[in-house]
Amino acid sequence: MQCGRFTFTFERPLVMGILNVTPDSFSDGGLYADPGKARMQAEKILADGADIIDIGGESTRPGAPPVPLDEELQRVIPLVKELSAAGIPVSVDTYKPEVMRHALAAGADLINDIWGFRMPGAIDAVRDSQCGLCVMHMLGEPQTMQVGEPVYDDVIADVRAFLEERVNTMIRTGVAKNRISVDPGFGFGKTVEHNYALLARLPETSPVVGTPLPILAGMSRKSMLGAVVNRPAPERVAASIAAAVCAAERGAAIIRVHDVAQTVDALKVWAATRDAARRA
Ligand code: 7PM
Repeated sequence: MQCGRFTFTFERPLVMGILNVTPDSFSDGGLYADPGKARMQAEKILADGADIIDIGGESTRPGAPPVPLDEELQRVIPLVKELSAAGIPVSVDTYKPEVMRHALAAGADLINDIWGFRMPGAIDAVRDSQCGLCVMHMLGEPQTMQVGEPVYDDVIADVRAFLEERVNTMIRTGVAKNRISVDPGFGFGKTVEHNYALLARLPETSPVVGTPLPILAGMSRKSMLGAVVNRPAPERVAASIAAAVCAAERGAAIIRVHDVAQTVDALKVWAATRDAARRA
């Protein structure tokens, strides 16, 4: 997969470390809205072994108020410049075309869009670069997606059909398919049952365009884990690691997490087991 300055081959799943620069992120209390603290957290994510750092400037928490564009740019762009200049693979979590353009100019390698590049102008904002793209499935909008029970005809088929439509539209618009990854969007307009069905059948969620596209899985500290272990978000580290290993076993290419050090260790053990199975 082409990701800006980098080419990823996914011999093992890559770990994407989450850096929230929002005032209200649900699992870290927005500790990193302060630029100095954000930088320190970035250092830690990298020292812990992350392969990619994902910077988000607007909380996508269900019911969260939208953040004004200027504020999102002020929080995100200086960090993108600094990390990119240091040679670090930088992802930006945004659905706003204007943020995408600024992020790419600042050196971002990947644009991670929970809206699946559905905002008018989003595809045009990324088309003429070499950045990687993550196309995520979300039912409805962040404000409303968990109001009432989300309903699917067949959650696996519906998510894959959505991703296939988005990917085909992007390819038709001139985006090379080796730049595209897909994501079933755990927790975005899904019941607990839907989320586990998607995890169990993860490979089937990826549209096949010649070859299947790399899958990004983001379950870290989410309520689908809380529903099983009955713990609040900060105490879902072990549950998150189990979910990451399940995703790795099902072929995930990139795993998006808060707890980088623990996930990296767990995936090393998973990879050692996989390698031994290949030798057997
Ligand atoms: C509140 C609820 C705050 C949920 C933040 C979140 C994903 C993502 C997010 C994902 C991709 C979080 C989420 N989740 N991008 N951005 N995939 N590609 O847990 O699952 O960080 S925001």
